[in-house]
Amino acid sequence: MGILSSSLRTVAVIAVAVLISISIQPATATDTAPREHVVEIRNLEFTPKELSVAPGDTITWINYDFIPHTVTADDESWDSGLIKTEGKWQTVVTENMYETYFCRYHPNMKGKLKITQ
Ligand SMILES: [Cu+2]
Repeated sequence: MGILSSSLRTVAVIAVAVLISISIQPATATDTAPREHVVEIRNLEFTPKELSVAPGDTITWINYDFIPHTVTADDESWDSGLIKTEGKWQTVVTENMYETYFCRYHPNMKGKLKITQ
C-alpha cells in the first residue's frame, strides 16, 4: 500500500514535471510566424516559379496579364478557378498540399511550392 502510493506519487510528479517543461519550452530560432507570399502572373509565367512556404503561410497569386488564368494543383486537389485581369486568389498552405500546379488554360504554365515544416 505504502509502496504503491509512493510510486503513484512519483508518476504524478514526473507527469507534472513533463507538463511544465513542455509549457515553458522557449521559442526556438526555427519558430516563425506565418508568412505572406505573392506570386505574380505575367506574360504567361508564374513568378517566382518555385516558392518555399510553410504550413500556415498565405500565398496570393495576382494576375497582371490581359487574359484570365487559373492556379490549379497538378492533381486538381486545389484550384483557384478563373482569375481575371488584376484579379487575385489566396490560399493558406497546408502540410500535405499538392506542391506542383499549372494553369488550366495554358498547361505550359507551371509553378511549384516547396513546403517545409
Ligand atoms: Cu493561363
